[in-house]
Amino acid sequence: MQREITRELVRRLLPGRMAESNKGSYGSVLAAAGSMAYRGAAALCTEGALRGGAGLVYLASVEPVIQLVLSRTPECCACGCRTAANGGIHPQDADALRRWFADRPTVLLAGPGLGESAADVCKALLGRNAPWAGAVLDADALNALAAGKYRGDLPANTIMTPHPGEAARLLGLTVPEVQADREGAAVSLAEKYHCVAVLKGHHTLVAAPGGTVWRNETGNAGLAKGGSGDILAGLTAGLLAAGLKQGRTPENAAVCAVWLHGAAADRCAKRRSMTAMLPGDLFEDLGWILGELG
Ligand code: NPW
Ligand code: AMP
Ligand code: MG
Repeated sequence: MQREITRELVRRLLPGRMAESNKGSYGSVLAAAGSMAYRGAAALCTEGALRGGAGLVYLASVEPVIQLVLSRTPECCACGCRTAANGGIHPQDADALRRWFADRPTVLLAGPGLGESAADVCKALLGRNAPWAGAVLDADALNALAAGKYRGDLPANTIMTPHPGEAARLLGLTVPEVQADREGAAVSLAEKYHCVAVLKGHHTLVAAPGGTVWRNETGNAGLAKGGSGDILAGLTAGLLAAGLKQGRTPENAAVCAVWLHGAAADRCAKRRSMTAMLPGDLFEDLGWILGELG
């Protein structure tokens, strides 16, 4: 049975912002994102993580991507990496990052824009005994997982955010098969990978390992544009980092993220139209939606 995500539920589950707090109170995110081919994905997911409330957001990527992101959001901390032949983060630098973050509890956000570098980067960051406090896996990190490019259990507190194409690869199904039984697919992903599974699309579903399935009613076809999912992944990671600090679950973070992302899109469509709105426009609306929630 699917439970609907409501505004009231999100209001209750959102991490609080306490007067007596500092950036350390809201957790850190390391985004391993972007490559020479997909630069914007890194900008969108890191801004998503910042706007989702994380205290600190680091970006690991190749230098041209770091430059782009810092010119848009100087709040982001840079972990500049050498460029591998595939246009992504050099695997030796990914190894070094894993060591550096080993004693700094951090949520890993991996996937947006990694392209061909995803297999090497994920092998380095997500192999056995990975140190992360939690993880959000999206896009090419999911494709690498589906292709068996890295092994070992996913970190505790992992959320995956596949669209139906990625879900089909993870489950060995076709896209029409996933779409014909979206609830079954979401539950299978949560069970197979022992994580919270967010199956995106019209009426995104959130499946928790215990079997609960949440259905999101916000969002519209204005989101059907490249970059929307990268923002959702970042927003989810930001909410997860802040939420874990306050005893919230990954299920809480995923439920809040999909509802807020869709609610921002619905507000955005009213002022910009579904046709002309851009994923990056959502940040303005997200602020208003969060403000109205109090
Ligand atoms: P189709 O075409 O409808 O038959 P891919 P990607 C299917 C980065 N980006 N319902 C679709 O099927 C990402 O982060 C960077 C049904 C097709 O087969 C990744 O790193 C941007 N089917 C990389 O690009 C902006 C659906 O999935 C396949 C579906 C590749 O990611 C763009 C396409 O998916 C992008 O975010 C749905 N709702 N959604 C940037 N500016 O830097 C998708 N499919 O092959 O996994 O490619 O999602 O574009
Ligand atoms: P991605 O394909 O990874 O860029 O993710 C697309 C994002 O936009 C996901 O959050 C989807 O749920 C959302 N989205 C795409 N198309 C629609 C639609 N027709 N209605 C509602 N949400 C959508
Ligand atoms: Mg995507």
